Amino acid sequence: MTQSGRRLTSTDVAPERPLASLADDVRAGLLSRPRWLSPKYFYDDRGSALFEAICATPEYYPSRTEAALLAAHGREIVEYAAPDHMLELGSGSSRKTRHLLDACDALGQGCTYWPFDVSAQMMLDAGAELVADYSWLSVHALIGDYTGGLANVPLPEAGRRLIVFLGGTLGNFEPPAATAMLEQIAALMRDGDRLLLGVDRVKDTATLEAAYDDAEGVTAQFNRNVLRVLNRELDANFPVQDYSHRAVFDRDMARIEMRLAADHAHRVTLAALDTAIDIEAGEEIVTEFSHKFTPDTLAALFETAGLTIERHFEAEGGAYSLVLAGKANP
Ligand code: AVJ
Repeated sequence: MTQSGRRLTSTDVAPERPLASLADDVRAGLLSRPRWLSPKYFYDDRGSALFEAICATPEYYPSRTEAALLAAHGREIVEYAAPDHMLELGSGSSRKTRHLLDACDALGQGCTYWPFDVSAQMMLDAGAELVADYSWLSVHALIGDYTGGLANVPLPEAGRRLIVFLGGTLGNFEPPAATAMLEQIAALMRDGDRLLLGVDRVKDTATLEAAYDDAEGVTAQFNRNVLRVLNRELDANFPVQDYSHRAVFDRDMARIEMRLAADHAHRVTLAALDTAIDIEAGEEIVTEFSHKFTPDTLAALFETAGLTIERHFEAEGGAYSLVLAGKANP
């Protein structure tokens, strides 16, 4: 527990169950067919910076569309949810959360903010700015990996909760894992508590594929960055520049599939895993799924998790969804 000024604190949150290590995940993924790598390994400092750059590309609409929905409906959301505690999963820079905190400020709805993220320094830097900008706000940074479970999140019993899960990140989970994630969130909710979820929507293939394959090539760099992470962390020798970026929308699965395709055959050694793999020319490694939703698939997902959609804020043309949900009546 670090304490700098009573309004900004941080604490480590242990996972409910042991989380697979980078080595375990990579061994499992690269020895599978098709080979895969978990998207969580994109986000070293360079990867996080590249993602911020992706959000600035003209093609990648999700972040700015979600921010516009939060700016437009933040007040309504805060009025409706009236949170005493705001827990945000994967809070990152908390930049978009400011739309909700501005609404709290305008409505005199003081609350405590609980950002939950793996990057402690980013949370503490963002937290210091937030407590400076909002004199009534307390920030309790939760350091950990929320995919490891939410049972150890130290939220006080008293007080109404708003759980915030933005950025379309739920889309990176395959359907069973997405349901399990929502069920864990539902388990943290009592009557009167709410979930605010931001997800991307199914749309025309050209718009979706462009969003994941911008003309400037930023997403391609972001995608290849996972190989740099493996080279550094597992003493591997992936020829990073000899992989081509692919972003394909699979309409049946309603998801973008990002892949890396080998330009030529080669052997990769991963010294830390004492393993070598032979990659064929054109062979692909799946690096990320980004599932897209429709109003029906969203409703089905919430129903399965024991949640009810109470407010649904849609961007123009149904391009993006911000959903406010509560516990379903038993
Ligand atoms: C931050 C995980 C939601 O899947 O749209 C952006 C990451 N990948 N461009 C997404 C991402 C490629 C993004 N999420």
